[in-house]
Amino acid sequence: MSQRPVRNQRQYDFIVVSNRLPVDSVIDGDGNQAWAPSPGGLVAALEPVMHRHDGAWVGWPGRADLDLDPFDTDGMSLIPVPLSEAEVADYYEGFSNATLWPLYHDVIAVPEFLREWWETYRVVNRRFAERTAEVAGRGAVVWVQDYQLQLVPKLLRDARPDLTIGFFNHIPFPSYGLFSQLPWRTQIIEGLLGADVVGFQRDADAGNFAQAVRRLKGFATKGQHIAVPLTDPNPGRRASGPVREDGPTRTVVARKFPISIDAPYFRATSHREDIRARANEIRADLGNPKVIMLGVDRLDYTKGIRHRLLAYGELLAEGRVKPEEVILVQVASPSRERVKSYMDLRDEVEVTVGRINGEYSAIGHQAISYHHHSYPREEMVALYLAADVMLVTALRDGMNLVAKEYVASRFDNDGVLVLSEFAGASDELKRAVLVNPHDIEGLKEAMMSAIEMPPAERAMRMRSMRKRVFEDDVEKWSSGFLDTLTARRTAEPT
Ligand code: GDG
Repeated sequence: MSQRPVRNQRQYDFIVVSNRLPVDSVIDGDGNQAWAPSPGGLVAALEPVMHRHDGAWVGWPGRADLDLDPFDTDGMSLIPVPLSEAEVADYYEGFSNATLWPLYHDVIAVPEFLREWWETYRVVNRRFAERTAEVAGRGAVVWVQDYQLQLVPKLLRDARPDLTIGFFNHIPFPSYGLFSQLPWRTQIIEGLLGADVVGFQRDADAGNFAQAVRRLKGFATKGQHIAVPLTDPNPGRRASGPVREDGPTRTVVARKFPISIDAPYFRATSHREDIRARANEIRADLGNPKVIMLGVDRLDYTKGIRHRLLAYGELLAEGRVKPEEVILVQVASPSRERVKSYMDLRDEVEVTVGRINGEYSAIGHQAISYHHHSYPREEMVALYLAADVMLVTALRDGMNLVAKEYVASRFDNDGVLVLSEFAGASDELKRAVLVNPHDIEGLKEAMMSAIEMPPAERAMRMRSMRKRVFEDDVEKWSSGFLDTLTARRTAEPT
């Protein structure tokens, strides 16, 4: 690894490192290289942070075998990290999305443990760390994002002890009973402990991480603080018991920093005349039904789309909702389309949608309006405004930004949020209609109570949730994390 900044390379004091850059390289209709915003919650949350700091963003440009020079776009400096086709298959689709993703989401799908995927994960994490070390100025603050890059904090610390390193996990951190299945569990814990601050969405995630540290490395934890020996007596190995505490240690902070959204953007956009007109147009195009229910998810098995469809299908079958009165709009944005479990999910969801529509739609009245593509962000806001009921039925979700976006868009204090207890957002949005999506009867009751909720109760609940989302927006999330991180630097100068 590079031990020092590379000469003639522009240096930055603040760097975000994530698997994907905020823009994806795409080929446009004329065969030319172009850039499109890359999808998902991480980019949505970090873009406003980057615009406030004059920093750099290190990440993969979203297309294999593309070796690009650093470039600036939309006021951000982007530092591309290339991945070969084989690396995309093994590091990204394999270890990240078919090993870690299902394992960290309570094994909703069965994780696959392939040694060659792990080897590529190590190689790619090293490349990200090297590229970051090259562009980091002396004493820079580096903020590493998410489960694809868990080895980067330690690699960076070993190469550049002058850096202050933060890590934020956007997805849940599993209980020890599940995490301990991972053959490379000790290396992952060591990788994360290279950071000064390790952030999670919920208290439960931080607690699970601390437990894994105690069980695998034997390091002492006290509240949010972990005492990491400067010299690990068992490098690369599991400790046989608690490590003696008499040697020099550094403190790693592990705690929750619940992520949020750019709430002012959603307020401003939802107030716009053209967006409100568009919301009315959407209602009219759907045949002005009495109730519009909406789901917006990446097409991912963690999001509970199948459970939602099952519950809705049963309500139709039982005649408790009528297709002339109620419609479910489901936006399922394409995601990880080359991973087998995602292909299977798509087939299953689309067969179910087809069956429900076949049985219950009439000419002019669809039971489900299904969309397997992405929309511009403004269209999403219009959809939020048009929807009477928002369905977030994740089986496990780090946070779920869609829930918060819906609330932030409802300046009219109307609309009902049905929210899974297994989404991190349920810790904060307690006035949602909370559900256990595995309980199909309970989910049906929740949908009915949302459909039938009196206006005064809707307004009371929405007001309370809006207060919370506007108090704790993404600006508070990032400044909370970065303040904690810079306080570590002052506490422990290197
Ligand atoms: C991960 C964690 C955590 C979706 N479809 C379209 C679209 N989106 C946007 C939404 C929202 C984002 O994507 C999705 O964020 P979520 O939080 O719901 O889910 P993940 O992608 O799984 O995100 C999650 C998050 O990271 C942040 O830490 O909350 O738990 O899994 O912003 O609006 N945006 C546009 N068109 C679409 O069709 N423009």
